[in-house]
Amino acid sequence: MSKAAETTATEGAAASGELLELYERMSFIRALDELTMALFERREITGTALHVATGQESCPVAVSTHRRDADVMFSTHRGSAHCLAWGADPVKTIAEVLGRAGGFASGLGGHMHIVDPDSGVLGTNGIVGGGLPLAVGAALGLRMQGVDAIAVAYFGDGAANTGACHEAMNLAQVWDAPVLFVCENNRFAEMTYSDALTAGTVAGRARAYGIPATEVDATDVRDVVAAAGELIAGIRGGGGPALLDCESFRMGGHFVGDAQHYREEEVEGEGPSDPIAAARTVLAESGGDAEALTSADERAVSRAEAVLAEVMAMPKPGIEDLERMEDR
Ligand SMILES: Cc1ncc(C[n+]2csc(CCOP(=O)(O)OP(=O)(O)O)c2C)c(N)n1
Repeated sequence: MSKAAETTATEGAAASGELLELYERMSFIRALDELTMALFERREITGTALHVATGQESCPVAVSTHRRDADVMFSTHRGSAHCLAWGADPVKTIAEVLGRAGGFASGLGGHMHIVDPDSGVLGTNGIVGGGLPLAVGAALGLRMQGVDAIAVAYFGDGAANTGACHEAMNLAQVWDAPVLFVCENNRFAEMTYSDALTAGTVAGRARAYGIPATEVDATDVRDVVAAAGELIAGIRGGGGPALLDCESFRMGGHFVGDAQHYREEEVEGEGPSDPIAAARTVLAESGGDAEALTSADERAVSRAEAVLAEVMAMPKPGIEDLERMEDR
């Protein structure tokens, strides 16, 4: 099995709801984020900022269980987890994040410019809200070409306040575009609590355009699998766009190194929390195979370490990589 196929969830997993498999996929993404963060903190990665998705793994892993080959995905500035869950090659993805020559754009784009058309990853994006209109255009294109596929557009609750988000929702509905808008609602836009910036709700905005919307607490990945599955079935059945609002938990700061002086202490049991810890608790308490859980942990970490080792052995991009990118 290819590395891409290993990380891409299948529709079968969605149907059987195999929590252990979902747990391992989330843990692999978490392990890569943690290894990458450690390198960034040691100043071994070039670039100005690094945004990771620790705590938010359930949403992309769950949504991607419904992915079919021709589907396409548009991501955000916090997007390497989206790409990994969708099925982008982990080595090329992390090479791009770490600025190494084996990345999709020879390491010249960085984590906010990950693009891999072969796996349907049509771009992480440094422009907040920027992926939403692109996804609507892609979805319309798919429909006009008679391709039986959907576009998925991730965005944050901060992006929900952009004009681009409203324009995208409006035209998606007018055009019946087969697009799933997925809000990772982590309650923050950079260092500001969203409720200080946001009137109404994200789901309420979609409904105002006639778009069906579901709100789900993303702590339990199985809930997200179910909610996303229902909405995606509607889209594939010709129902037009839909929106999934995932109440998510941003474990860290806005970027790696953010001191988070603005953050109030979270009250345990209130609001969404770490989906990996939650899945681990369910698995450990369900009387299942403890060895299988330990093996899943070990596989996730050792695979992530192998990815990192391969990437760190790569050269940094040179002038020839820049010239090659210009020729493309
Ligand atoms: C158009 C635009 N405006 C502002 C910014 C600066 N900026 C970067 S991330 C961010 C907050 C985004 O919040 P949200 O959409 O909730 O995503 P999250 O960071 O929580 O994942 C802002 C304002 C930007 N990158 N692009």
